[in-house]
Amino acid sequence: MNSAAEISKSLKSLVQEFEKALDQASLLQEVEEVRVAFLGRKGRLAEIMSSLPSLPVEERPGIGRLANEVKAELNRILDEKSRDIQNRLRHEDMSSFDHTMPGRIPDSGSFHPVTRVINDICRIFVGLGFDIVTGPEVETDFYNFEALNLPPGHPARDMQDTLYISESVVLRTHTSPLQVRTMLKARPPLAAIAPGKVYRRDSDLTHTPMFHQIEGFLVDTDVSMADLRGTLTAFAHEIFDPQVKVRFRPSFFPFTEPSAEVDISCVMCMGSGRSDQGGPCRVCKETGWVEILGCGMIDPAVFEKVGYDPEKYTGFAFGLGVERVAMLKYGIGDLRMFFENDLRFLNQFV
Ligand code: 2NM
Repeated sequence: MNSAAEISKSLKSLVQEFEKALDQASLLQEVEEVRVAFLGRKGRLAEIMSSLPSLPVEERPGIGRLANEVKAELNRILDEKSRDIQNRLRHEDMSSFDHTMPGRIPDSGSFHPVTRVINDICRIFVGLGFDIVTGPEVETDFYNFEALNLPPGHPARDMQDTLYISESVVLRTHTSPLQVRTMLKARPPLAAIAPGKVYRRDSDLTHTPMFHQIEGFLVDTDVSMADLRGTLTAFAHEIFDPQVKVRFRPSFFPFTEPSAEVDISCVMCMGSGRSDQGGPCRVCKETGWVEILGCGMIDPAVFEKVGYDPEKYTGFAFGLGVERVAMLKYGIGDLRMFFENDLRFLNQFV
């Protein structure tokens, strides 16, 4: 049986023993071992205190207070020691730190060529006073077909081309629904372009089920085919080169009348039809021309659908495939390049 005096003495000498034991420790793990040996549940302090209940009741509070003081002191010493070791380890790390070593240069991102062409085209048309409009990729039959003078049974609505969500809901096959939405929401004068993803049931070397389109339109009183020609010629000169030749060929679209397709002199062979080696140019197939877009004067039937008076208003519209323009602009020969996301390809567009 221990007396209060003996317990008190053990508690006081515990501090010295603790300091001595810690002096031996040079690793954080050794510090932890000392802590467990002294402050742990079965450690030295707990062992000394286990004789507390055998003391007379009146002596217990004094010893209890001393025990708490000793415990606090041990913890303070322990913290100090841990901090010393951590500082030492950090210093050792620093002494092997080579401040002359060059930094790692992070990979920088770049715009996908399709995004670049979309941005370029939008910038050109915004410069000409056009707004940019966007909208849903899932459309109803009305916006995608009906309002665009594509009545039920029209070949372009064929199951061959359209991806159906339900009988009257489709993935948009072009961005023209946005011109319809814009015409219904606002009144002329209107000029806007609509960039976005479009979907078709088509997949081979030169077709992907999803591609990007930009369509544009302008409606006002007295808009003529001359306005169409001037606008699209300026666009072709801006996006490709002021030197390219531009020609308009008669064509057909259900939503425009008259309709035309726009060709530019081949950007690969400069219109010669011959490759650098003297063989046939693969880009224009020896014709010297490449098609870049379709266009026309908006059909009065479309104006009727959106409640515009076709006697009062005229307008032009056009549409182009972004991947196609990007292939011509950057000399990309394979459509699949756009969808593989190979960094060796993408890093060339910084
Ligand atoms: C094209 C070609 C010709 C076109 C027409 C319209 C609308 F809604 F105003 F009638 N939007 N887009 C259009 C006209 C699209 O893409 C080759």
